[in-house]
Amino acid sequence: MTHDPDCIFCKIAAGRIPSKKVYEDEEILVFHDIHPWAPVHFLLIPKQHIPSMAHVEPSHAALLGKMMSLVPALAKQEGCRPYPEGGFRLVCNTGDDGGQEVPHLHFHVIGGPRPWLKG
Ligand code: DGP
Repeated sequence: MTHDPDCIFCKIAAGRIPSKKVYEDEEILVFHDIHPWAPVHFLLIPKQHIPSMAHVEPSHAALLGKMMSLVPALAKQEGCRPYPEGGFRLVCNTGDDGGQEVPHLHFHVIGGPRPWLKG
């Protein structure tokens, strides 16, 4: 598995930096965002170092599919109300133009009662 020793999310995935964990398996870690934008805000990351969505290849399909398939149950577990009154945003900032700050692939799940929603 690829790791970048200077990557903050690789350090979190390896347990070298603490995080408030929501879910973990051998390939994936889910944890609370340190600067939440909304009442519910957690991040899904692959444990392997993929720098961004722009680096995703067909060989990552099963991993990404697994990550996406976890979202509904974790959103519910973390307090998002049921669809359609409730729900969440799934965001993947990519590159400088996409507003990505941490160069390790991650998906934000953002939800909870409005009015937090912008844009
Ligand atoms: P992005 O702009 O999409 O790259 O968002 C990166 C997010 O990562 C941002 O919302 C804050 C969060 N974050 C950055 N450093 C840490 C950290 O050390 N721990 C946790 N839990 N979240 C972090």
